[in-house]
Amino acid sequence: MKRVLVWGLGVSGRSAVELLKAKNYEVYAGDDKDGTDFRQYLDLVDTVVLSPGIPPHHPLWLSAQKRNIEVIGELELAYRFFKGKAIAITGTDGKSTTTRMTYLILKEHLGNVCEGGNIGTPFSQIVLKNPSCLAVLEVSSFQGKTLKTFRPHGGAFLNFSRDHLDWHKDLEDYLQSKYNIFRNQQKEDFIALYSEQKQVLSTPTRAKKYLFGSEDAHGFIKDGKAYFMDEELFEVSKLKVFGYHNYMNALASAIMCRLMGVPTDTIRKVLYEFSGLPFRLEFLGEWKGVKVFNDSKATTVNALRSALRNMPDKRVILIAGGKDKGGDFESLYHLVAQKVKIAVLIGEAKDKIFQAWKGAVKIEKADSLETAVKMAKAYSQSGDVILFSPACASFDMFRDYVERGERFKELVHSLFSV
Ligand code: UMA
Repeated sequence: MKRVLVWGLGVSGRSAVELLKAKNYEVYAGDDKDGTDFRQYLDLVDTVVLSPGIPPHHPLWLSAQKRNIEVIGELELAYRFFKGKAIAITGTDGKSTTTRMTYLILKEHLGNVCEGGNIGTPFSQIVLKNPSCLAVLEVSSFQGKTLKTFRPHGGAFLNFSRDHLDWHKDLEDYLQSKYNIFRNQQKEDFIALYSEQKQVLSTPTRAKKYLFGSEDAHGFIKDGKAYFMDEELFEVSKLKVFGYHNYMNALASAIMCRLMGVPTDTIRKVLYEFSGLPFRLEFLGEWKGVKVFNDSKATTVNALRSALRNMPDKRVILIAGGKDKGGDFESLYHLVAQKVKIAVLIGEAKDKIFQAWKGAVKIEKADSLETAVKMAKAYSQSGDVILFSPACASFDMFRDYVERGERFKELVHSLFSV
């Protein structure tokens, strides 16, 4: 690797350029958005670094392969300059939450720990600032696909289901890209694998495998308590996050941290304090027996579906709606009937959702988020859950889901704390 073309100038591409320049490489860079033609660079470089969003059918990827130019991703690039140890966390769902839990626990015990990868901070940034840290990385299948020398000391493969088929050529390619993350592990390394899925269990790796999930695995949850190798790790009822998937995330995270030598007391303390990632079924608090959750990141019908599945029957006061992305709201009819006590609808999609759920549940419409929160409060009784899970994009009323989530949080704190 001497002369490098970086393609895609989002956060990871820009960080890759910065890292390569700091290491005195000859760097060329471009982005389809700017209308630049990548072909002008192909005679000049021996390596192409692609942003994770660029799919394998992209003409640059195909042309580089044809000319035997090496194609890697930003994560692989960063790893080539990394001096520390990495923990890699992947799975179709829950990888950001598990990455954050693991990072927080390890940081509490070890100090020099960084968090990055798909969760936000590009690995190249970590390598530029702190190349010898212990890096807890969320690794997506997009990043996995282009890994070559990456060898995580520890890791977890949390679960596997159909996803990202607009990027991967098929489900097998998606799975192989996940496997690729762990391919270079050696017997001194470890991996936590969800025992309930054959694809996850069959992960090819030389690392020591620790299974979690079913009661005959190394780690499992029984009668509300999580265990790993005969040791009690934590009590599920003391976690602030909830739902089976979150208990599995906490268990995987606790197992990895135990294997990294963190005392159980520290693991417990951090897990019991953790209230979830902002805007992802984030627990905002409990007022007079009413729990409030902020799921502003839920911009799809599927995201609302998984939030509802974790809720008690008939106790949910749901605030949903926003800018419709062509969501199939009818598909939630029975789940809404089972879980929701009243739905308060907002935004451009409110009439469409009303039509989809009419007859399943009592429905109110509100002309602003503020009115919706006020209505939700007025309807709530002890034991209820107020869930803000829009199942729609935010752009009709807000800049993005972050602004929407911040606004919801502000409204809850001002209206409920009186
Ligand atoms: N671009 C092209 N051609 C293409 C596609 C993209 O030129 O065919 C350009 C775009 O014009 C844009 C840039 O590439 O300027 C965007 O690059 P990118 O989409 O790879 O995104 P980054 O900003 O570099 O962010 C990436 C991850 N994005 C994706 O995987 C799509 C971020 O994950 C990650 O946080 C970040 O690196 C830091 O590591 C986001 C994500 O959506 C959150 N991930 C997927 C997911 O979680 O489902 C996998």
